[in-house]
Amino acid sequence: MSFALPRLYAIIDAAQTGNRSTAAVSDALLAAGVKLIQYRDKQASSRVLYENSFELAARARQANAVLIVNDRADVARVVQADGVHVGQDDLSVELVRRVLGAGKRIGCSTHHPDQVRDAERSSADYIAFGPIFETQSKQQPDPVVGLEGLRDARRLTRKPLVAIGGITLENARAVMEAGADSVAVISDLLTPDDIESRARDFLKLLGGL
Ligand code: TZP
Ligand code: MG
Repeated sequence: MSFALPRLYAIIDAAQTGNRSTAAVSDALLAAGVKLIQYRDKQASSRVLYENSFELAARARQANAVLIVNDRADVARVVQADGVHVGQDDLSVELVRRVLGAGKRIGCSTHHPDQVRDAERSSADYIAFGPIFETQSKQQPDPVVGLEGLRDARRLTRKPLVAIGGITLENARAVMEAGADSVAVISDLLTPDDIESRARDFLKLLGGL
C-alpha cells in the first residue's frame, strides 16, 4: 500500500514540548496546516501515552490530518490512530499490521542500506532514514548518514522516504533535493516560541519545491 506522504512529517516528542502540553503543540501544528503528526514519548507511562494519543488522534481527525503513534501498536489501535512508526527493535511491520488491521499506515526507521532493503521488502507504507545530520533528540543515535547516504538510500526503494535527524528550515531544501519525499522534524519545529509560525515557514518552503 502506498500513500501520499506530506512533505512535512512533524514529530511531537514529549521530551521537547517544554511547558506546553502535547495537545497545545498539536493545535499549533494543525492550525499551521500540518497534515501528519507523529507522537513520540519515550518516558510516559502507558496510561499517559494512551491519554495523550487519544487527544491527539481526535484533534488530527478533526483537522483532516494523520496521527502516527511511535512504537506502540496497542495504543494506536485503541485510540484509532492512523498508524504506527516502528524502529529496528520494535515489533516488525508485519506484526504491527496484524495488530492494527487493514487500512493503517506503518512506517519503519532505518539507518543503514541493509535495513532500507529489508524495509523495502516489508509491507511498510513508508521508510524513514537517518540520522541525516547530528541530532540531540535521540538517545544513542546511529551514525550520521549525511546527504550522500540519503542519495544512496533513495536508489534502494521506491517507497516514500522520510529523512530524519538534524533537519532544519535551513537544510530542508538540500535534504529534499537529495531524494527525500518528506522531512521529519522535532527540535527545529518545537524549540521556537511560536511553533505555528515555524510550521508555516516549513510548509511554505516545502510547498515551493
Ligand atoms: N530518529 C533518528 S534521528 C531522530 C530520530 C527519532 C531525532 C530527530 O530529531 P531532530 O530534533 O529533528 O534532529
Ligand atoms: Mg521505536
